[in-house]
Amino acid sequence: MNKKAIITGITGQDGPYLADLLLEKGYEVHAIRRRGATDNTTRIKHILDHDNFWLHYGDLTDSSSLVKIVNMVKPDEVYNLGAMSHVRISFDIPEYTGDTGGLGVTRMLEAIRTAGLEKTCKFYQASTSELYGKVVETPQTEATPFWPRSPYGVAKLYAYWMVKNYRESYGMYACNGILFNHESPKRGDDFVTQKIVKAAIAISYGEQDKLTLGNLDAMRDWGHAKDYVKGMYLMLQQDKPVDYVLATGEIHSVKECCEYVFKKLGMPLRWEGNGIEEKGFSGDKLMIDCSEDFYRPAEVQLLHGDSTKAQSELNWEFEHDFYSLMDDMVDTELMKHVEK
Ligand code: NAP
Ligand code: F7E
Repeated sequence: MNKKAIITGITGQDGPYLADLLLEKGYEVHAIRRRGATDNTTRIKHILDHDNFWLHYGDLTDSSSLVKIVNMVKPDEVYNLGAMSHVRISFDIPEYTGDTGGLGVTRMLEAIRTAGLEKTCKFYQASTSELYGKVVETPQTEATPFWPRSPYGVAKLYAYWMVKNYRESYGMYACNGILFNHESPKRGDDFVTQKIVKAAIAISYGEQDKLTLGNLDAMRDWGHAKDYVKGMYLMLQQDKPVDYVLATGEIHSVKECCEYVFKKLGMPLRWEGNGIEEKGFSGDKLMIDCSEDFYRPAEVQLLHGDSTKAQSELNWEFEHDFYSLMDDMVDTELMKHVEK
């Protein structure tokens, strides 16, 4: 019998990569999408007709839909990737962010219990390095204390503890993957790496004048989503549920990301000014400036992960470093331009 998995967040970045991986492994994949006024299946077009892939309408804010789907599918594994995942926007819609990313996890865990599957169904929660926020030690490990700095981070902290609580209270196989930033050609347009890639290419084609960013000095540990979904899968293949950090251990600033991408496109950058007044030029042309609009009320300045535990206990390996990740994003976007 094929294993059955439910994935929430299928229309986002990670969902499609995870679905590809599970389908390759012979799983029957049931994915939950919410209804949108416009088509949100662009990233899963290639698997919509796959014999082992099913899409169900549901929403993490709607318990009855989750109970119905879990009861009907009777999954062996649930990967809970759905959330309002944009940190800056979580300050604009804090209540909804908590409803989806926090209470949504409780609803999913309760749906598993309601279906009587708490002893058989394994649960993966998409936890995040945003839990560390105002970091108290560097690099961050599974033992580092948390200090979230946004409604998104706080919602995910509640979710993290609910997962632990259901593990302790009901003996459920439920675990948190504490994932550092991971990107890919499927990354949403309003996350910084994709925003930089798309703008740099549009500027190089004369379709955009300049790029406006926020905090250029923020540092992140950026990996490739394709590598990270393998870690999610591995976390559910163990004898016991354990929480793991996934990270590359390599950090770069937003400014370095700009420098690499613009140089790759033949537009090397030089910088003038500081803070919000800092500007990036290529030759005499203004390429990058900054605006308060893209700062957060509370910034997370540095995230730097240590994934030693996942590498030694799960044998998790990552193929991409920062440069090959950015190459993949730029090359894919360039190809789309050529095909236009
Ligand atoms: P993403 O691209 O923003 O995708 C989020 C997904 O959640 C989308 O499919 C979205 O559906 C869905 N969703 C939002 N609200 C929902 C609701 N109320 N009910 C059901 N589904 C809902 O995020 P991602 O980058 O793939 O990340 C996957 C998960 O990992 C998220 O939980 C994120 O918080 C977490 N995470 C991400 C990173 C990272 O660097 N990427 C790092 C750590 C943790 P629509 O298409 O309908 O909006
Ligand atoms: O910002 C800075 C910004 O929005 C990265 C989510 O997947 O990873 C992601 O959250 C950094 C921040 O990702 C702009 O201030 C500067 O310091 O790409 P981002 P994020 O906030 O780190 C974590 C692990 C998650 O869990 C989240 O779901 O870049 N930055 N200028 C900017 N960021 C954006 N978006 N736009 C700018 O113009």
